[in-house]
Amino acid sequence: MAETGMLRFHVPEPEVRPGGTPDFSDVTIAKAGSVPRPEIEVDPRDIRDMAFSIIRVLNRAGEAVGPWAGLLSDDELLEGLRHMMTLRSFDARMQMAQRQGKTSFYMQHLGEEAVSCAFRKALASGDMNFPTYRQAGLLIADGYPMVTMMNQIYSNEADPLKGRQLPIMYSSKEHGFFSISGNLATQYIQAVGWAMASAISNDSKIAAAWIGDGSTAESDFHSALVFASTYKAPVVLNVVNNQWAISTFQGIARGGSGTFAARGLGFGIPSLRVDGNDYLAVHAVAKWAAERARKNLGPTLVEYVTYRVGAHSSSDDPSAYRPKAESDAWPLGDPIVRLKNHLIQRGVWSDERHTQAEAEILETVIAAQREAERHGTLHAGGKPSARDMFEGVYAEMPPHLRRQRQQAGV
Ligand SMILES: Cc1ncc(C[n+]2csc(CCOP(=O)(O)OP(=O)(O)O)c2C)c(N)n1
Ligand SMILES: [Mg+2]
Repeated sequence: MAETGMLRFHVPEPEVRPGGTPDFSDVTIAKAGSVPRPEIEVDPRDIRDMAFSIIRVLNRAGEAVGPWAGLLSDDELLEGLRHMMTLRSFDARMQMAQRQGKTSFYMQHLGEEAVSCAFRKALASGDMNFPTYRQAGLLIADGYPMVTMMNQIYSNEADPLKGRQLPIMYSSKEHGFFSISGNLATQYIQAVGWAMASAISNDSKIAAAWIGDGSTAESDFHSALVFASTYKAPVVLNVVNNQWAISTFQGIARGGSGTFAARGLGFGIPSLRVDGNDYLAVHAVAKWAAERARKNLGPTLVEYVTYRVGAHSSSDDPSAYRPKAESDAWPLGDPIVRLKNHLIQRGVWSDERHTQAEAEILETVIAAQREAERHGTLHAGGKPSARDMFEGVYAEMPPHLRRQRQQAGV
């Protein structure tokens, strides 16, 4: 019988805290290949259970199995591996550059490389991502120059955004990467609005919204789902569940809903969960969702189940709130190791070639870094002009800004 009397307030708590033994035994993981692949025209009511399972392609033996397998050629997979390795190498160098005082701030993707790298390959040119700060793989996998990213990280004279953005908040219309807003969840309403505009103007381009587990607690997330579902906007709604929102565990934003994907069910949106550390599964699900958007079947919500192995940012110390070895216990493994093992299993890759590729990629990253540093770093060398901060916001500069610019003498 239900207890009566004194009311109790509930605050979800993570299973383990620093000093404890990591335990993910309560994370239910579907067998690779076991989740069916419905037709894109499927009635959302018939696939509600997919919001509670996990689509996986790569099994423990490194084989690609089940109905979501077989979409990518060996060459495409080798390219995908290279993109993820490049992002990891880039991250390591830039994290180090931050520690050396060459930039003020950095955010890594460690453990989450498959999500953005594989997703980019499911989009077409002209489609628009509304990313957060943890999707630089969208740029790397689309061939955006690393040196341009570094110029921005260093806020140097060649910074394409001229020092007006946070170091890692890139922007490239040509590469379908909308300027990142630090205000989380705004990406969702912007993406849905952009997608609606694309449909209103009878264009063929789709949008992709990005959000983290923690940020789904923002009301913008929910408002965006209302518009996306009512107007069947051509948008893919991505939720990256990396288990943490800085020091807050995912159970706070998830509440009692069961999964983040399940949030979409109340809106009648087809909602899928996918193994975010499985390059093949991420790509296959992204492709399915993108196709639905392109065929006017409306939005799809995709939850990528992954783990943030690194710190939240260069300003964060995760040992204060989670066990040090927690990432080793994460049951879905490492995205690079898993794709590497798959390619070895297919006979198109080897440990030797992998080690050699690592060295080559590091050289390319270092060469880009040298080039960027010739244009300056945070406290050395060339800087954007103070005049630049007055430009590029208004089509016509308002009088008060013109006066300020004159006062600054730039
Ligand atoms: C609207 C808003 N509230 C708070 C913040 C501060 N903030 C920056 S990152 C972050 C955690 C976000 O976690 P999550 O959404 O899970 O994304 P992750 O960093 O794990 O990729 C918070 C609270 C912000 N940038 N914007
Ligand atoms: Mg998170």
